[in-house]
Amino acid sequence: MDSINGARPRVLLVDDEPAIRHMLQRALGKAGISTEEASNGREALDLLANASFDVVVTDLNMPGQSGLEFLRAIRKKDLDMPVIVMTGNPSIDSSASALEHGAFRYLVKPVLPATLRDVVERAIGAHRLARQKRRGLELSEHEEKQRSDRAELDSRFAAALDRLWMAFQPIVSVEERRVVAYEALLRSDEPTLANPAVLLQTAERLDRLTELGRTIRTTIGHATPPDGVNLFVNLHATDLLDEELYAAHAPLTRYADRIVLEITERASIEEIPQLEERIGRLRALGFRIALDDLGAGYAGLTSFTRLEPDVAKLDMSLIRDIHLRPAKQTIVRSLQEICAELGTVVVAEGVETKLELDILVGLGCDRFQGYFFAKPGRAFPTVDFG
Ligand code: G
Ligand code: MN
Repeated sequence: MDSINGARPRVLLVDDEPAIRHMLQRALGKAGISTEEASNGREALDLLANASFDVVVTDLNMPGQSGLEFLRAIRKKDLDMPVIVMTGNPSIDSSASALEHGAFRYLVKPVLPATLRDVVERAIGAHRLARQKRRGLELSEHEEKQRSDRAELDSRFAAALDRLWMAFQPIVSVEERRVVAYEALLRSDEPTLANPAVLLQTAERLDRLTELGRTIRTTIGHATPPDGVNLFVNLHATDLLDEELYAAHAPLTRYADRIVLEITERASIEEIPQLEERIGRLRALGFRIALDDLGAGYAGLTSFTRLEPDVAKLDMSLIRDIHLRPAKQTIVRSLQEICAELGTVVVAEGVETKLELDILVGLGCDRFQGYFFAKPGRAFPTVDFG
């Protein structure tokens, strides 16, 4: 017979008479049940505290602590443990109290081995059921907690959507000495979701990315950039699956010819069905397409050939300290040449210093975004060209 955890079932035998313990031990041993013995309640409680048992079999009349007191002590700690009570002096009183304290059975001595085996096996079965039921309850408590965690996250996310705004960061042309575009960047005043990456992750976890994308585009739709200045808008892969993006009345469509949709190499655009067809539809509406984070080391150049972007944004990891890094210079020069040949405009992102800028200009770049010119800010930060 197996116990709950697959090991041999273990029974704790408690009787002050060694001969009786021996008889019980033999009876149960024949059924493959292992036993431990204690001669009084105190010893038994010690054993119970240090090892796990499936069933307790106890005498009622023992010197010191009585079987009933022992039973009561067990119940304080363990509501499920089946306790089989035996007595040589049965009485209505003692049987009533035993059952009142949840004794599994009240057996009158002498107890026949076959009877004991039968009752112990039933008790093991009952214990297994009781534990399963309790575990089930704990499990549903866990589910309940998950539900309430999710509800809490849902409401924080809703608050973040309510308090969502867009920051705008200038993209400049050094040659033209002017701001040619702004990139719209996600922000929220909900303090626990103020970090845009965390907000996006949360939307993903809650399966609310589409809703977030729509809110972002609606918010951007309320801000019209100055005349002759374009707007760069980041798309998440999920946004490309949202039919609303392609709708004639959609918030960005009305000035699509001034909007450049950024698609990042980081998002798994390989997983988007009919990617080229979707990009074609966006172009037909007047949008232009930028490949974001080029060089960050995700999809390599495959997204370049699939998207044929109008704009390529060099990831800031390529830009950082480029004046000290000949390898970065070589890569940027090559990318710049490829883009020139394909008619793709290059924007170098994350330019922070004059040293970086000068090298980049020397490599043929003209369009820049970065703290050197302006941090993202409320619509629409200007740049001082001196
Ligand atoms: O992935 P994407 O290129 O859209 O990310 C733009 C992010 O880079 C924004 O969060 C913006 O705040 C940040 N950023 C813009 N310019 C700079 C810069 O010069 N240095 C650094 N470290 N971050 C920048
Ligand atoms: Mn971007």
